[in-house]
Amino acid sequence: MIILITGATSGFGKAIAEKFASNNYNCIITGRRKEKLLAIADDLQKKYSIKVLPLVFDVRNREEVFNHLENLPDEWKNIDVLVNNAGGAWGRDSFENGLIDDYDTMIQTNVNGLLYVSKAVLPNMIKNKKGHIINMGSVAARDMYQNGNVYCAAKAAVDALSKTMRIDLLPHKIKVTAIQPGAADTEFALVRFKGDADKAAQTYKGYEPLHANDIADITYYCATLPSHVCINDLVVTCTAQADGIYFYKE
Ligand code: NDP
Ligand code: 8X3
Repeated sequence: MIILITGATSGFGKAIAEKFASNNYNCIITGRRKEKLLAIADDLQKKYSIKVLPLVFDVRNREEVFNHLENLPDEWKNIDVLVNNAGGAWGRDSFENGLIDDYDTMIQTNVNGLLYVSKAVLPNMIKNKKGHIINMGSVAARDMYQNGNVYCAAKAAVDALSKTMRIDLLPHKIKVTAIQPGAADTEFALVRFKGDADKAAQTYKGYEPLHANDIADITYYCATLPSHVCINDLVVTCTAQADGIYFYKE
């Protein structure tokens, strides 16, 4: 079995790669940080005796995405599971104060990236009449919160795409699952707050957030159900979080 995970240099993507590798999947892992990606590939191959194909590209770059994914070596062409995970938030400011460059980054990474990768991978899934696309959404797609503006909008677009892809791909027997996590202690907050570690740590103070392994376990469960069963949509938060807005912090 082959899984392709975008954004596997940290957080959910890295944990998902490890979970599937430990269950004998061969993994295509992607990201922009080449050294990290190669180190992860090396580690997984040694630990689990599976094959790993690391691909360094920016999901926002349409040409790079198609060049890599349309020219996969034959042994890697038949991808069983695609996890559209690369993404994130850049900035957390009121709409009038936010940076337009951050808005572009959020839309291009979370939405355009998902579109390009999915379009490049789909032809073989369609040919094989099987496949599973798992899109990493967010509670931010459902509960709009103050200063969430463009990140909420980008994840709402992912939500809409997950629903419509599921409908359109029915005749091809391709499953589409949307996972909508709440707060998880990955590099997400560090990226959102542009490397400000104190601000990032503040995000997770007073409660136990989700961990990357929790999402990896859930993703693996979704991907390994019988062929006639599809989890369409899964909202998952830590016990201290009720939705995109309400937390109980101590
Ligand atoms: P991380 O910042 O730890 O991981 C993000 C991953 O995305 C990295 O591997 C990064 O790799 C990759 N990435 C970012 N931009 C690009 C790009 N332009 N091209 C290619 N790869 C890119 O965060 P998470 O693991 O938390 O995030 C994973 C997904 O989960 C995201 O879609 C995020 O929005 C979503 N999410 C996160 C939540 C959280 O609280 N942590 C909650 C809900 C959803 P590199 O930098 O090497 O390119
Ligand atoms: C990440 C979770 O609450 O910061 O998608 O939007 S949140």
